[in-house]
Amino acid sequence: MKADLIINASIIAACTEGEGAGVIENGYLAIKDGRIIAVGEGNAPREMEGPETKVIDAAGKTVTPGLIDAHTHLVHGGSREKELPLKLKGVPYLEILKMGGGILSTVRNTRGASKEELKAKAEKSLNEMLLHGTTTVEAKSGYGLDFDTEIKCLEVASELNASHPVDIVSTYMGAHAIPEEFKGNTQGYIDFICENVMPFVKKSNLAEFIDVFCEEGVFSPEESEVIMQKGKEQGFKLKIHADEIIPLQGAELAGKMGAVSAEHLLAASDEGIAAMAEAGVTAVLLPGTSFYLMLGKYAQARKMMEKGVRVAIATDYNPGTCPTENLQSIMTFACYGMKMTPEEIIKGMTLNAAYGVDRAGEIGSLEVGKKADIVIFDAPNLEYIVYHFGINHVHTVIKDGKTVVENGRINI
Ligand code: IZC
Ligand code: ZN
Repeated sequence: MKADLIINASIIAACTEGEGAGVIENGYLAIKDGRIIAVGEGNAPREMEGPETKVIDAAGKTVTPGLIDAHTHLVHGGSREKELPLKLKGVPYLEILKMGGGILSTVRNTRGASKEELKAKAEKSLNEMLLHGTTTVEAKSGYGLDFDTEIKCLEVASELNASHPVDIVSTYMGAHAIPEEFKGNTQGYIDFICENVMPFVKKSNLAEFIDVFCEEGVFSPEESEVIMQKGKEQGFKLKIHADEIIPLQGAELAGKMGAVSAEHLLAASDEGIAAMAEAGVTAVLLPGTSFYLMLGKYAQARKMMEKGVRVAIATDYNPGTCPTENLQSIMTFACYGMKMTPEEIIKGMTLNAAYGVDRAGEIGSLEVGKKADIVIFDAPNLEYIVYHFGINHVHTVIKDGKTVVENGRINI
């Protein structure tokens, strides 16, 4: 083998830096030792072919970098479909949480599940993600809240990262809700997170990021800042669920604290958007959640892009506000809900998402030297994937140079 080749691709969206998605028509790509060694227009140079070269003919198909889902709550127990009647009656998300439902109901299910059960459920989700084109996923804890269950969930993510082809970037999100045992004692819970759990997570290398749900009735901006500051001091990179429902100047806080990313941002102010642009904070927008919460409102993606904010798009996969592993469905919501173009969307799920998980040096674009994480869609162009919605267009997924999905089926 000199190199493995993808040839005759109708479209290669290389997702390189700069405007647009780096689209190449009628292109080829060469892979060696798990890395991309060439990409371009026309035919692959003959000298790249060797006796064991594997050639994939991508005629009529669209090639993109492996999709990166930069925001998920992967590991959890149970599901929340029983909240549907309440939602249909118009009971708001934060009201359900206040009643002890929402996140807290998933916390009860997660605490009650064994490590094996949690792992089997998360593995099933990872398989779905892979089948739909996701090769890297960020995974937050935050449904255990107590020490043992948070660690159990982070260990599940770490073990799956080692055993499953999808790469997992782990985030400790103890600051997802105030657990029942700390009700009325938010300060006590914050001390517990920062003094008891964070040092152990760091020492055990179980998470690279921390995240905080900065929201009315959850963690105030002042409390969020304390948690982020303590996390930063202990060597964690920062994420924040900011301005999802109520405007609380979460985007401003993300800028001030130098967070890698701020997520949701439906209610972000103009000052917050400017602060993010200034500090280079990636916006991770979650239009599936806007749809699912029936908010009738989406984040202002166009304004953020105009102001120079890097915009990533993710699923928010979780049991309460976006129960899907499928980034292709989210492409459709990003387009029709936030008026993003297919090129902007694919960039948002590749290079910009790589920035959102601080991996842009390794993944997110089809460039020489980057990991050979590649998706081949059975679609003639990017627009078609977004337009023909609700089905899976993935034909082939290559992870670290190895074909792990072939003909729409897992092959690992
Ligand atoms: O379980 O409701 N927003 N966290 C913050 C969520 C949504 C997940 C959930
Ligand atoms: Zn979330």
